[in-house]
Formats: sequence, structure tokens, C-alpha cells
Amino acid sequence: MEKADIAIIGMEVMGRSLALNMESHGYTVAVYNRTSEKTKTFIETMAKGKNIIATYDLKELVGILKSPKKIMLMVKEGQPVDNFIEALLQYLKPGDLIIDGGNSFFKDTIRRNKMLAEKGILFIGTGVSGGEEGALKGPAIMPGGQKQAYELIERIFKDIAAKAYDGEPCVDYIGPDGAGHFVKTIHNGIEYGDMQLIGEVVWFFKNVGMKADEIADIMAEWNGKDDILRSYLIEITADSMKKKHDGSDEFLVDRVADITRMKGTGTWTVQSALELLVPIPTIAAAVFSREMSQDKDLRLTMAKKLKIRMPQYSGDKNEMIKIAHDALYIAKISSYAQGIALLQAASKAYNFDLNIGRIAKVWRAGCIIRAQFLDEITKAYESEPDLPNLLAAPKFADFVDKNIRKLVNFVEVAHQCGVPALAMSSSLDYILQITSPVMPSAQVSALQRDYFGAHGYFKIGGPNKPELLLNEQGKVREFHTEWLLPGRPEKEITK
Ligand code: NBP
Repeated sequence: MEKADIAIIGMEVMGRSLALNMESHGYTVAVYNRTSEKTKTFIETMAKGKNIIATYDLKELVGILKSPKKIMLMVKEGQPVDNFIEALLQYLKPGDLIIDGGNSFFKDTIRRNKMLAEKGILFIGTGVSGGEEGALKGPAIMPGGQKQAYELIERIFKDIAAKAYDGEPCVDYIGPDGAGHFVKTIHNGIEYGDMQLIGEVVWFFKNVGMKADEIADIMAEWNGKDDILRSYLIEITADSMKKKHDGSDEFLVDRVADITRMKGTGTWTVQSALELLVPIPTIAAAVFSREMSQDKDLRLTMAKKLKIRMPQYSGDKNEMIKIAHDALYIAKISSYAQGIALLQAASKAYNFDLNIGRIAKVWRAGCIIRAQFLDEITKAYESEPDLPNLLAAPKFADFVDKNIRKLVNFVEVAHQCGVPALAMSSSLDYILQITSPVMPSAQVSALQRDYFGAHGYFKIGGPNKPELLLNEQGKVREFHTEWLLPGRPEKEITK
């Protein structure tokens, strides 16, 4: 019997699509699913007549593979992944490879990699982005693990990955153990940010009296060939907003409930940001907005209890469309700057050794955040790998400098009309904070903390000298005031 090149466990939408994708590139794929009925249905329908071999127990699955064995898990993250790894171990030999292609938590991947390495089993934790269509026709793939493990799967991944406009496959070795899953998580966090920003602009347009098809036309224009906003998410916004409801004259978007659910990667992104002390307000705003969206009952109640009445927008609509375009672009740059800052912090904390330019390249096709804009990010980091922040890249800095008033204007007008714009305003405030040599709010809170808790404070040189006061050894000087004993001089804390 013919031996298979690779096995896929998990016959839901992602596993099935990846199996078909691999088969279409000439690979023989063995498949397995916990509930055997799904495997049977797949083999009798979509996989009929293809080089896909159904198996109904794990021993049979492993036995049918060429060595070194390559087994890809496409199952629900968490315990199912651990269970399958545990069950597979008895059939594997050192040098065999397990790949977890689900959306696993990166710390689980680090743990699994370590445990398997002790047994000589290679392990790749990889992000696979692009949903069903991506998995079938070409996803963006973000693998992390041993370099040697990646080399075993590199050819298959390069064959099945999406190809960018220059023909490059959207897959690259991301880094050791949990690096691939971490990058996929942040990719999803950035995706949350993008979706929320677009949603806020669309909602604003709706509030100034535009109909869904008018907004769809604006989005289609913003997805034009050379438009700076051109991206998959703008494209599908244009497309989906034109759809009518149940064959009626109503638009579907006007009948869809305002509840956005989530599976966890956005929350993990925010949790990582909190752990690594990296501010990502736009992405956090996107997660918080989804949370708020889910409490429909509370919002229905509150809308009756506290009636906020704001005036309708009465300005020039066309002018506002132009403003919103550039405002959205700046907000997007700000959101990516936050996500990238988080990647860089994690790279240091977990020794991932991430290359931002190459990661942006992987995201150029196949995945949900694919956009023309990612090329600019790659160029920015190729010409200046040590950029302190994406917003410092000359092309982005120049655009933000010239147009930031449009984002200010957008947020101001939206708020005046009573339209929430949590992510847009968070993007704006991130830029304002990161470019403030002195953050007045921080000066005040530093003083308050010393007043009530004797927590100490640092000092700057003076009104026009925002740099920290250093001692002769170059260390930051720390001070404390005895607030409750007036007359006591400020004293320097020496440690
Ligand atoms: P699901 O995330 O819906 O998972 C379904 C698979 O997990 C089935 O094979 C199911 O087996 C198996 N499974 C479950 Br559920 N609980 C199990 C358990 N306790 N023990 C063993 N197996 C169990 O499938 P999917 O949407 O194809 O996604 C697969 C992975 O890819 C997930 O990690 C997902 O987060 C990730 N992902 C999904 C997308 C997407 O767009 N759907 C995109 C990118 C990444 P059963 O049939 O026997 O219940």
C-alpha cells in the first residue's frame, strides 16, 4: 500500500481544507478524526478519488506514514492537543515530527516542545491563518520550533502556502518553541484592531445618514489598486455590506445583531501585553468593544436609563469621507506599531529572535490582515532593523505628521455626534503619548504615589529639560518627600 507523506488529525473545516490543499500539490495525506463519522463523510465526498487515505485509529495512521513521520494536529486548542500528543507518543520514534497547527496558547507550545524534545520527538507549533479559504487555497503559515523540525516540513509548507504578488510563499521559520504561536496570536490581536477600526468608521458613516450600499461604495474605493488602505478586510467590508437580507430590499448588515464573539487570541494578546508591560490600547479597545457588544441586555437597559442626546452631524459629508480615510490609515499605523512593539518585547523576554520585516512579509497574502501596507512595514524594518517604533519609520512618520489632525477631527466629530470610537481614539492617544517627552499625567500620578504610599519619584532636569536626572554612575536618581511632615526637605533615596 502507498505510504502517506503526512498525516492530519482533525477533520473540521481547517484540517479538511489543509488535507485537500496538500493533496492538490502532489502529497499523499492520511487523515484521522476523533469522531470517525467525520472522516468517513470527508472521504466519501470532498476527498473522493483523491490521494487521501482515511484511517480510523492512531496506530493505523502512524503506520501508514513514511519516516520520519509527520503528523499535523488541526484540533481545538488546549486539552485535545495534549491528549493527542500523549496518545501518539507510543507509536513515534526519535526524529519523528508532530505539528500543532491550531490556535494554541504559546506557553503551552513552549511546554510541549520541551517535553517532546526530552523524548527526541520534534515539534512545530504553527499559526495557520486565512480561515477555511486560506487553508484550502493557500494560508499564511507561521511555524515555530526547532530549525531541524522546520526543515522536515519546509517543502510542504512552501508548496501549500499563499504566494505573495512577487511569488514568495507566505511562510517563514519564525523562531524557537512558542515563537510561531505567539506571532499568530499577535497577528489575531492586530486583526481585532483592524476590524474594530473599520467598524467604527463604518458606524460613523451610518450615523451621518449613509446607507449600507453607499458605505460599501466608499469601502470599494478605499480598496482601489493604489489606495493606502487597500486590504482584504476593507474588500470584504465592501462586499458584505451590499448583501441584501433574505431577498428583501433591506441590507443584511442592518439586521445583523451588534454582538461580536471571540475565541481567545485577542484576550491572550492583551494578557501578554499586560505581562510584558507593553501598551496596546487600540487592540485592547477592540477586545473591550467585543466584550461590551456581548452585553446586549445591559446596553438596552442603559439606553433607557441614561438617554445621551447628541446632535446629528450637519457638516460636509464628502469632506468627512476624505478625513475618515486618512484618519483610518493613521489609526491603523498606530495599531500595528503597538502590535509590533509587543512582538519585540516578547522576542526579548522569550528569546524568540523575531525578525519583524520577515514576519510582515509572511502576512502579505493568505491571512486576514493581508494588505499592501505590510510591504511598507517590511521595507521600514529592512532599512532600519532597530527602529524604536513603527511610527518612527520615515514614510509613516511623515504621513502621521502631515495628517494627524484628521484623526483628531474624526474622533472629535464622532464623539460630538454620540458615536463611540474607542479604538480610533486609542490609536490617537497612543501616538500623542509615545511622542510626549513629558507625560503630564504620569508626573501627577508619580507625585500622588509618593504622597500616599512613599513610593518615590524620579526627576527631570527642568521645564525644558525632559531627560531624567542621573547620578555620576549614570543611574537614575530617585527621591521622596515627607508629605505629612511639612518642612522636611525632599530627600534622595539611595539603594
Ligand atoms: P475546531 O476548532 O472546531 O476543532 C474541531 C476538531 O477538534 C475536531 O476534529 C474535533 O473532533 C476535535 N476535538 C474537539 Br472540538 N474536542 C476534542 C477532544 N476533547 N479530543 C479530541 N479531539 C477533539 O476545528 P477548526 O475550526 O477546523 O480549527 C482547528 C484548529 O485551527 C483550532 O485550533 C482553531 O482555533 C484553529 N484555526 C481555526 C480557524 C478557522 O477559521 N476555523 C482559523 C485558523 C486557525 P470531533 O470531530 O471528534 O469533535
